[in-house]
Amino acid sequence: MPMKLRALETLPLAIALLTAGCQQSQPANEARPAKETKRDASEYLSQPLVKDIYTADPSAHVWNGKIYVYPSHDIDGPTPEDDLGSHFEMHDYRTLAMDRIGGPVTIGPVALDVKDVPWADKQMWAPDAAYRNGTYYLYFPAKDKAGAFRIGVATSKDPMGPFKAQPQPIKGSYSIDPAVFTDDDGSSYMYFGGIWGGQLQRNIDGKYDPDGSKTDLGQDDKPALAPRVAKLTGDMLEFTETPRAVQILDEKGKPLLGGDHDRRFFEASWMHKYKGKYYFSYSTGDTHYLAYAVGDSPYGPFTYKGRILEPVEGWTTHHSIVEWNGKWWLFYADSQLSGQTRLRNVKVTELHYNPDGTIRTINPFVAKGAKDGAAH
Ligand code: FUB
Repeated sequence: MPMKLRALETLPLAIALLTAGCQQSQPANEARPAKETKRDASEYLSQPLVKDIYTADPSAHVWNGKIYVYPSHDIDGPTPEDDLGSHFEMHDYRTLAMDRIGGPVTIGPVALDVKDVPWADKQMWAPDAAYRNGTYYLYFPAKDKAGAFRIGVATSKDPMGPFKAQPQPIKGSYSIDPAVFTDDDGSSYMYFGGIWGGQLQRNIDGKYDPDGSKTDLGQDDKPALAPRVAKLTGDMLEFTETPRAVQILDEKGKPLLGGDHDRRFFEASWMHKYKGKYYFSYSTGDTHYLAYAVGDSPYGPFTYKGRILEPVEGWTTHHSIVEWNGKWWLFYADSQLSGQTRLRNVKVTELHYNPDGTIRTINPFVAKGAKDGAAH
């Protein structure tokens, strides 16, 4: 979320200034910012799923043989970039749907707007969705009127929405980036949390402290702040328990430390199951990796295994992993269309496992002429 440009991004910025005038077309119905970075489209592993709106944080699900993607709906806004992500001023959600990966993508109408959520004030960040007994559930973080992130839920009989929000956020919820995983026994769990602008560090005891630290910095020798997990009730609307910390351990069984920015949790939880093992994946935030850790229970602990995705263009990185048609797919986002961190576009590429269950690290860029056709 923060604004600091990485070395990786400053070079394209310089190139963009030299090559102004040959920019790509921008999404039609949104603000049209100047593109700050410039790479040829062929240098990206995959292309945006949609170009008519800006989208990010894609949570993909397969229902009735179709692929539904629940992204953040990015918009341009007046707020300057800062380390707390104040520039992510999204106020509604749109659902994407496709019959097959690589096929046409339908952009649904507004699925939920902040004005229709009684408790929420602003910043509709990364959502997820779930299905149970004929009802679709949209889970979303938003700031309440006191400026604290909470997680809400809204329901619909149609996966595209519109969704109707519950009048209150989920009791005991805080921070951002809900991801709901349903295990083979039908139990559903919500993973959530994000540091810095995601406020996890201001909710250490599950109670929001507006004067709490702004970041996790300065705790390099302590265990890193942990994402949270809570089992959901049968009606999918509440937690059955006080959220628990999700432990991410190193290869020696020790918790990853706060100073381990290449591996510690930052935001963007996702859970999937592969060959009986639980794969907890997440963003490392300020180092811009998608990383994963593997365990034997949905509650963890999880042992760090490596990276799923190297840094994309743009500051944030956020994903989901689903199986479709016998293959595994990584949905992610970058800033290819706009060159701006706050205006992102979702993408998909195939994900491959090694025989030992580890995931092959994906590079979101390709050398010119080296594309192997794995992406879409
Ligand atoms: O899109 C707003 C926030 O940025 C998300 O909630 C984070 O995961 C990051 O992508």
